[in-house]
Amino acid sequence: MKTEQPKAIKLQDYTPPAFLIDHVDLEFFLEPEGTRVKSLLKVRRNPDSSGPLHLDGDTLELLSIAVDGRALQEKEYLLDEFFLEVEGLPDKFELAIETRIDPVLNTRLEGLYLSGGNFCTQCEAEGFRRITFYPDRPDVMATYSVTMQADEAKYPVLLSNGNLVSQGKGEGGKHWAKWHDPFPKPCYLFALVAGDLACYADSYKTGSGRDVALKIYVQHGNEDKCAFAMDSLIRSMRWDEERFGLEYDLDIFNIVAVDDFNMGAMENKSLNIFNSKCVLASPDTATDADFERIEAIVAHEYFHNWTGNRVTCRDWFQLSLKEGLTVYRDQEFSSDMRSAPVKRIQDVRTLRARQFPEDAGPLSHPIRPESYIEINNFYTATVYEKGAEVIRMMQEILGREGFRKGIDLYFERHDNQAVTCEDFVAAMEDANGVDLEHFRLWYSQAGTPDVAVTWEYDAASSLFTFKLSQHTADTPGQHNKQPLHIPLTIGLLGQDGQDIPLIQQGTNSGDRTYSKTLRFDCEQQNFSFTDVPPGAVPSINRGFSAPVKLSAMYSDDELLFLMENDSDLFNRWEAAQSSATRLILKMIGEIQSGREPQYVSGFARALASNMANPDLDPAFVAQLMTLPSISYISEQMQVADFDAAEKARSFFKHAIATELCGSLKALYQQGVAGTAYSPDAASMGRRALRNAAMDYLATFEDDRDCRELVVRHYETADNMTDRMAALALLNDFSGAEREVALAAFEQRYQQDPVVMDKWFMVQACSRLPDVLQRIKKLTSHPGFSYKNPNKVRALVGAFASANPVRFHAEDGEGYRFLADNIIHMNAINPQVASRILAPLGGWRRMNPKHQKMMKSELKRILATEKLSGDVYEMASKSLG
Ligand code: 0A1
Ligand code: ZN
Repeated sequence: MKTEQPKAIKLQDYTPPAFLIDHVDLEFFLEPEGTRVKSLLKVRRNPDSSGPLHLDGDTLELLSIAVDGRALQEKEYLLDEFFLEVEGLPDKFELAIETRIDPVLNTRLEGLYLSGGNFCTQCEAEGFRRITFYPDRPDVMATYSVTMQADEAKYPVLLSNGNLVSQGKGEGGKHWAKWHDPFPKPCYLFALVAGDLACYADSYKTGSGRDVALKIYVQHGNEDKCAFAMDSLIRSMRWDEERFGLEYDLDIFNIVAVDDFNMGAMENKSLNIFNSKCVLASPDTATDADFERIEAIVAHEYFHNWTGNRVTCRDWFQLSLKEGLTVYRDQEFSSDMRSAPVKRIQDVRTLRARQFPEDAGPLSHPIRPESYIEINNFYTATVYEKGAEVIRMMQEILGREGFRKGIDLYFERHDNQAVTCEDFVAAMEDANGVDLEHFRLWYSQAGTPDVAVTWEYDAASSLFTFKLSQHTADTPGQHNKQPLHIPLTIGLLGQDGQDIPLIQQGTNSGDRTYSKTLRFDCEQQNFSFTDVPPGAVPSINRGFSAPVKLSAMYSDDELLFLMENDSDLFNRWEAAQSSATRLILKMIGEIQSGREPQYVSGFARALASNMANPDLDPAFVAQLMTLPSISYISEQMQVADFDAAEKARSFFKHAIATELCGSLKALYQQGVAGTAYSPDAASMGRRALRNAAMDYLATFEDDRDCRELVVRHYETADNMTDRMAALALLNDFSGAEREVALAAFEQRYQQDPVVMDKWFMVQACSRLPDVLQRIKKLTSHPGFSYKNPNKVRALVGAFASANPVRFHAEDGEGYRFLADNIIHMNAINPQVASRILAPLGGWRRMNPKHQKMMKSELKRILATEKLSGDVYEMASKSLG
């Protein structure tokens, strides 16, 4: 904790470390209060740098320090609150350091801490300095040997990175184990676990014949919830061999699930540590969305073994080097496992819900930031999700094969190195003989480009011309943005709804293509196509080839035409979203001016034609039926009005339900046919479609039959997907059904903390007016704890980020509640405190009254004593 204003760290100030470390030997004497850590480092001077030996340290008690066996006197080193420096050292030496730490006091969950009575670690980004004095930076890579000693009865399982070398019994009921990791790694990938855990085991044979033992460690009693994560791991291992030629490199791969964790999961070398909710799944406890998330995260962490671990980041400004690339890889994996268009739609929904607002607000930053106060604040949707979009654009430009060549060269050049985003782009260029100079701007320029498209048709020459222009608005600290190299994939649909072959003017390519990726890299640019019949309708940014905000001159009818005909399913969905957004915005205007909203029926008809199309994947149709969120709609307004947006959206949904009532009921009934639950894509799609139909039918809230339908759906559900779909609807009903269902849910799952998160979250998201009173009461529920990040996110975080109507309540109570909780959490866990703060930064888009209330809460947060760097950075930037 810092009291003075913390200082920013800048990319331009990067200097290589003065000393390198070849090997780390660690010894842990594990005790909840007072763990002793002995570290023996093989150190040598870095010929490319100079200066004293600088070791980071945080909340450590130094017990001793010795160079080549000689203990140093206090005057021989400089010990500050956050570092230890030694001067006048030989070029090569052994450094022995002993420290003492208190895992039981560690509520920040960084470094070594206790979760459910078990020891575990989290070192990314800068947690290792809370374990021992060390150059805590990713460009110092070393091999590790780790010995740990602990009480055998309490901690029968002892794990660290790499291979188990030896183990044995000690005195006084203690036992020990020694692990060795032969791959050099930065300290953020170090991990240790000691506890009483059950093990779910399987194995995998790699393409080249290596047998790998796979183990998932969980709390006793949870073994029956590991099968899906294990299956996901095995499929990831195979997929990475097939798609990228990347094989696993050790004989053992462990996953440990813990209940207390700041993020989703962590890719520590061969010892991944997961938030329980990202591992544990059974049909009765996890929704289809949970299964999909678990599959994606297991894959993500596994894929990091190459993109992140074997080749790591030189410094934390390069975070997107490993995260953007690994998100791209996990997206591709999920896309191959399930429906590609549906996956793309889900990813774009996430990007629009999380990254676009970030890039349009006070926290906007490039995927490679130039400065930070607290690196933990930069595990953002921009670094992750936009980072993945930038990688995807490169693969769009280079083609799949070209991209693969680039990846191969990247590993050939940089295995076992800590490198930069620039090294990645250079490998892509060199492997393909292309120039990506202009494209590189995506790494340094923040903000979402606005792309405007108009078109002209010349009947005499059958020439169709796209007229493109791009503009990126200023973001904090960045003005006068340059045009980007945007790969924009387009198509043309004939009046019969079929794709028209594309013949670009000025190119003499003979191949017939129906989709083409244009290189759009100037402020304004035209692209013409010949032999186009009259009445063609363009399909633009197919597959969301570039992460831009598109405005195109479509008429309402053209949007509906695309919604019914586009062969690019992403763009079919996109047309539905654009059409719905346009209609809802119009209704908002009517509501705001005190008029009755007007309903236009074309949208429902286009929806119905998709619902009746047997060739379409039910999962896709369910996506098409899901209207844009209130938050998304409000972002399209000059001044957000969540109440009006909510009213308009509900009105629209109700009107569609009224018009399509018959087909919705039929769709709902069709889905009833009861087969046993399976988390495969087809079964998920069927459930999604049936639940989407129910969602519309529930808008007849005053109709007894419909209320009963939802209640029955809840009561007869044989899986969590259906149960939660119904509970989410009952949760907004004002009658007794809601209380009955919530009580039954609590009764059934009170022993399962992962499931109880859903119970907290659903209540935090209720539309009912007394929601905040209920949330406040729930903070003293026995299942709630401020020390558990999942609980805080489920109740407080979800209220602020996913219940805009109530969060922005007229009396400002929502803002006050969030600020109170941030201040409270600042002292317990600053990472969690700062991650729930972002909604307060949205004040610029509110009316003056709300602006004032939001800003005054930000000021109150900033006036908190002992404010962490994490919260200081987020609050001060949000205030602007
Ligand atoms: N590297 C992990 C995410 C992660 C980052 C930071 C953490 O603690 C501050 C924990 C996990 C991933 O991308 O999965
Ligand atoms: Zn990651």
